[in-house]
Amino acid sequence: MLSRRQMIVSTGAAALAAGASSAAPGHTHASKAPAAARARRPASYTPVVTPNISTLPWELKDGVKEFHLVAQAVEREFAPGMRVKCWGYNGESPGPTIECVEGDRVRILVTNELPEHTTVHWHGILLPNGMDGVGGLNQPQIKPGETWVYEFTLHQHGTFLYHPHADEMVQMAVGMMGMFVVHPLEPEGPPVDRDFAILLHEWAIHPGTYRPDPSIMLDFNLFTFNGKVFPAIDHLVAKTGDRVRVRLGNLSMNQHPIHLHGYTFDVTATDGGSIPASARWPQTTVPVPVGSTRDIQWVADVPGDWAFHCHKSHHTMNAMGHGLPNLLGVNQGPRQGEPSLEDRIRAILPGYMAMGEAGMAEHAVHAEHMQGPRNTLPMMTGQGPYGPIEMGGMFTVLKVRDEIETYDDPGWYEQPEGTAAYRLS
Ligand SMILES: [Cu+2]
Repeated sequence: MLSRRQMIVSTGAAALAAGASSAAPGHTHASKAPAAARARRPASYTPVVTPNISTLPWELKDGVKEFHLVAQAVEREFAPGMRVKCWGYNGESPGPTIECVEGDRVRILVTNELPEHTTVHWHGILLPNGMDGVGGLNQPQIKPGETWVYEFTLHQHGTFLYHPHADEMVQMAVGMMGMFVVHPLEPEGPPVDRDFAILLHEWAIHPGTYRPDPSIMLDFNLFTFNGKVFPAIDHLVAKTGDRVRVRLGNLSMNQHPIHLHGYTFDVTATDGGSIPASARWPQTTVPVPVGSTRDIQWVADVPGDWAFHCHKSHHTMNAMGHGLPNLLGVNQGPRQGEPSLEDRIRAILPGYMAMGEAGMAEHAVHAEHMQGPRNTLPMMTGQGPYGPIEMGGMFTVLKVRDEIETYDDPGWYEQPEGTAAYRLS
């Protein structure tokens, strides 16, 4: 066995010939085939689906998979009615997902079209020090207009991330990040039928504005899966009986407890590697800490429309729900002959509408027909088969169906008779 140090400094071809890929940490499966033969056999895997985001194409050049990332300003529609001036890669924020196989030699060209310097750090990937992408520490920053080359061999498999390590506070706050998925050379555990990747992020985009505010440290007002908020986040569609994996990454400033309805799941891996089966425990909510990834798996054997969302309730709201005065229990109507609070406020703020005395649910109804500040989404939105879903932010739906031919959106679930809650009186 090679030591980790030997493994990292070896070149791609030499590493493969020496079987370095099977010596990677956390990678314990045995194979009788010679390492070189294993390495040459094309690995089969279920391609990752990154909802609302593309997968980065590559070209094979002398046995090396060559990718090209372009760091640039991008406009991202978080949901219809809101466009955000982000920075990202190749027209997207987050950037396209990089998808490879353990043992691959990769060459990643990074072109900087931003107005300031940048770098790319490959979070969680074991590589030579000079490829680690910390500006000033491992390399000079990539100046505007320059193209730099990163090249390394992938000695692990799992879910990793990429992001700048240059003016990090600004560049990550405006959306520069992406996911980096490495499939195992040989299958590990039962194969998955659906493999999703979701990068969590949070933003401060003040009502009426277009550009994320990088100076905000914790008080965010928009929360995204892959740069989209509900109801614009693609649904996760599975066929009854499919084994599903969701790879969650978090490069925001808060932990996000991601919750699935209808099932329990196992956390099968972190960005540090696979978790042995004996060390997993069943969960329904997985906390995804800042600067980490979590892979979860379950068998989707119960059809239905199952909510999948962050369990911090503010993180399933949009900007309009943020920083409001508390009107719960405040009588805003007429009181003992006095003009109502609503009338008095209207005298100085024409069009003011009293809301919130009995809760905020009415906001979801008004949101359908009333105009808010420009470029600002209502706090709760989205229609389901039974009315307003009253969500925003980090919320989507896992749709599990019997006998579907494609993974296109199958529409809403029709509950079999006698299996739904009903009104008693
Ligand atoms: Cu959250």
